Amino acid sequence: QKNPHWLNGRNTIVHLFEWKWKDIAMECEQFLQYKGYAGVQVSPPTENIVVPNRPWWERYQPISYKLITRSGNEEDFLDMSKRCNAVGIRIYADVVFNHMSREPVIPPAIGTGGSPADPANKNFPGVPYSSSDFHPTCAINNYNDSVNVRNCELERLKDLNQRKEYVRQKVGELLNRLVDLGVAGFRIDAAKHMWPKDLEYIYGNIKNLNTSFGFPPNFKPFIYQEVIDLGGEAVSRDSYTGLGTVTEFRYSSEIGKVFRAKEKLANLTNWGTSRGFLSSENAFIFVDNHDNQRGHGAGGADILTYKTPKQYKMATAFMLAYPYGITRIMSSFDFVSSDQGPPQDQKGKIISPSINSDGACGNGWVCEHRWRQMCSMIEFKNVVKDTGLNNWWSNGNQQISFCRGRKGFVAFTNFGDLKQNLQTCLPVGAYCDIISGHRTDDSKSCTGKKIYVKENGFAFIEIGAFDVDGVLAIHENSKI
Ligand code: AAO
Repeated sequence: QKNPHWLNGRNTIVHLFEWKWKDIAMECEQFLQYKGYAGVQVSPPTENIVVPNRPWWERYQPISYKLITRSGNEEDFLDMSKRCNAVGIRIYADVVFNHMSREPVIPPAIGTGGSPADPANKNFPGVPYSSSDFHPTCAINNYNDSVNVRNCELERLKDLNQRKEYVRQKVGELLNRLVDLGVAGFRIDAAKHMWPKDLEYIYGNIKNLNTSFGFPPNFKPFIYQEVIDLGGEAVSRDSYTGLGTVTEFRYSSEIGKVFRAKEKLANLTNWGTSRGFLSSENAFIFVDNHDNQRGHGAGGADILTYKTPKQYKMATAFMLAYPYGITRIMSSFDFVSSDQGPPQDQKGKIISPSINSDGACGNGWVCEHRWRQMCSMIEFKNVVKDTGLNNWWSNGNQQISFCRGRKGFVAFTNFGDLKQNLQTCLPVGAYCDIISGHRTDDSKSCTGKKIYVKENGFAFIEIGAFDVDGVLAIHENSKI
């Protein structure tokens, strides 16, 4: 359950946060398949409570396990799954089964599929769940008490008791139905708030992946568990690594600090497990996620997002260039307030992203996954697959470079002009910098910087302190 089942030559999951299933299917076919992405994380597909003004977080308050949300219905989900898997893009469902909705501010509670519920009395007829399926009401108010964290309510969300056979059965039905619909795995929301042994039981009862979507027989679903653990609390990420991979929030927090220049890039020789992160095969990593890009969850003000594009691109490039972890890229809608939901029309329907002539998105969608620099580094990661990291260089401060085997080279400056003869480890020849531009289709010229690698592998590398991007990357497929 730690294998994301990425097809060969692909890497990285993109979180198409709040996208509709129809739009995701189009994005798989028209973009993701050509850019070397491996999969899409979709927003929770289960029916959620309708909250006035439609804040994004209404989707984390389940009303039933019917697959009806503002993203689409079960038929739309199946169509998306078929079309994305058909072009080699996996689907990972964000599943919320730690809890159900809290009592609405304005009763009655109604779901996105029209199901009624009475959360105040822990009654959810759409599943059905009744009060005996939940823990007694208490609030999570002490992260130093692992029983409080597991058996009480996160943000007053009604806390299901996964120890109960009936709850395990209903959750199992949901997960197996999603496997029938072709998912490759699951993001386990609020895993920290569930007992590992209950999760072990639930995961153990999930079917093998559905071979009619191109999975080999006997493949287990990929599991990545949301466990916020920056240290200092009773519940540790280590309690979950035996069950599947775990979100490494220390990565997100640290990489933000480093690329905000609160630490020297030269210190990045100390990264990965030597910096206290999970082992690479257990670490599900990202620069930002849907919570901490807007001040929810963990990481605070150091988290980098699309709102600081130069630093964000550098951090993403580093994450994708460095051989560590299972990587995910955030794809956001533009927001001002932290509760603001996705772009919607007067009837509360989500507005689809528009795709502009330059490939960027409109209609209020940011589409970080379409930025040239992100796509180039996805390609870089595919080209340097199975190589290690070698020939690390730094100026002892805010300028670094390193090679990936003899297949790729990347350099960063987070302060000052970088003007150095550096070892690129690549064969002699001319290469296009894939960050400032790209190689033309005829492979004869570069739209951005051109790098001349000498016989000895050295090249003159230049990144101006005020260049649009503080990173430069070349690889064997960017040779002209
Ligand atoms: C919303 C409203 C609430 C309302 C509730 C019910 O905001 O005011 O009471 O509805 O009506 C999302 C939103 C929530 C939203 C919820 C339900 O983020 O605001 O509540 O939907 O609509 C904890 C959990 C973690 C969770 C995170 C948000 O451990 O699992 O809170 N993330 C997931 C989803 C998230 C979703 C839910 C769970 C619920 O990704 O989108 O919530 O399904 C500490 C703990 C963390 C804890 C945070 C925040 O973190 O360690 O475990 O996360 O606090 O409570 C430093 C520390 C770090 C600390 C952090 C924040 O960084 O080092 O440890 O500060 O204090």
